[in-house]
Amino acid sequence: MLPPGQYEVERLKVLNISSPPDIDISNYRLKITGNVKNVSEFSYNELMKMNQVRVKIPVHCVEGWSVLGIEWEGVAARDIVSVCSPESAEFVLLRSLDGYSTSVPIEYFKRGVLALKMNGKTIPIEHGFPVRAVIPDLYFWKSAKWLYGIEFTSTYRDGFWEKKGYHVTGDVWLEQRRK
Ligand SMILES: Nc1nc2c(c(=O)[nH]1)N[C@H]1C(S)=C(S)[C@@H](COP(=O)(O)O)O[C@H]1N2
Ligand SMILES: [Mo]
Repeated sequence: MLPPGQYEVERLKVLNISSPPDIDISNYRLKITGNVKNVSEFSYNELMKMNQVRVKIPVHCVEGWSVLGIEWEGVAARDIVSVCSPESAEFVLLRSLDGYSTSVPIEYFKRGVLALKMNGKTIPIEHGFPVRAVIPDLYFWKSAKWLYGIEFTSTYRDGFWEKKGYHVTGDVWLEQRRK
């Protein structure tokens, strides 16, 4: 089903604030910080060894195009949340290796996946290798590519597009495009 104001297209458009970062996978770490009992970090291999989920999450870009039926595979965000035990956290600030960031309400984040694969293959570099946060029901700018940091916070902070006027939550079904 298409959310209000969206049209379906076949393929993703690659949209970045700059070019994809260089990735040194042996030194890659996903760092979990902020209001958590257990500050943790995970290497790429550690993430691959965790329980993997496979889910179809449609993509809805705030520009209006949607790609339905993309299959994502990786670690359920809920599993990361239980390992790190956030306390009084309302948002996560996602940070990416290209300098990008975005804020996601924790209730939506918990339904997401830290994707290592897209349509059965390692995520192509232009779509976020090694790890991409994919968050259902939110516009695709909330799905940070090249993810390296998840900070749990009790207060909202702007990420890259939020600073430019895009919505705090960004729910596609409520058409929350701009603040
Ligand atoms: N790290 C990072 N993640 C990002 C972006 C970015 O520039 N850097 N752009 C966002 C925006 S605005 C969109 S529409 C989608 C585009 O994803 P795609 O290139 O895989 O289609 O990625 C989102 N995640
Ligand atoms: Mo976008």
